[in-house]
Amino acid sequence: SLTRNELIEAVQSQISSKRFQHVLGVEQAAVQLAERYGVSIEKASIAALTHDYAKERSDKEMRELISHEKLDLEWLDYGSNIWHGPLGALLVERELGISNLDILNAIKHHTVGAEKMSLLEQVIYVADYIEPGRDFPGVEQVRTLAADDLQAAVGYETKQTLYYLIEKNRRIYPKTIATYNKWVANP
Ligand code: DGI
Ligand code: FE
Ligand code: FE
Ligand code: FE
Repeated sequence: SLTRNELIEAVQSQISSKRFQHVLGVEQAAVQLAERYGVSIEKASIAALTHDYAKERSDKEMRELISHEKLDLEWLDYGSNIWHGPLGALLVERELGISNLDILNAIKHHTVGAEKMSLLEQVIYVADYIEPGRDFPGVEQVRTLAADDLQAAVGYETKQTLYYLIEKNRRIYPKTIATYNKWVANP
């Protein structure tokens, strides 16, 4: 498998230096959360470094992958924001040889979450939101929650994301609602 330096070079070749700085921030936040919640630091580091691997692939290439690979055709109603997680997991497996399912699911679910998320998936979902370079409304509350209640941080982040999408009249991907129903809403 790839060394950390080889992984970094592979990721750096795919994204702008600004996004790469974000990726390093996510790694820093993810390692901190992994230490706090007893998650493998190595897995947290690999998942963080690769989570946005597909973020800057062209729309054309992404659309071709979606149709040729018999992937979820509903994705075509959304944009790269929704595709780059699941397509990233596929490309990271193929191009970087990463096969660990927990890591691949963490990449797949990092944007919209999922009803069931392992601790590693929660760590990456939250680290992507709270990394030091982020300045969203509510990010401080998520940072504070993440220090002692990871599940509460997942819920708060999901709620903030929905507020943001609704405020901007953006289309809500159904899995985002499913994540909200599981992690935020009362039965
Ligand atoms: O890739 P990043 O910028 O680091 O962050 P991300 O993958 O968590 O989110 C990318 C964008 O996706 C962010 O602006 C919020 C947006 N997003 C999240 N859920 C949904 C969504 N956009 C739409 N249209 N619908 C969603 O359900
Ligand atoms: Fe992302
Ligand atoms: Fe995110
Ligand atoms: Fe990201």
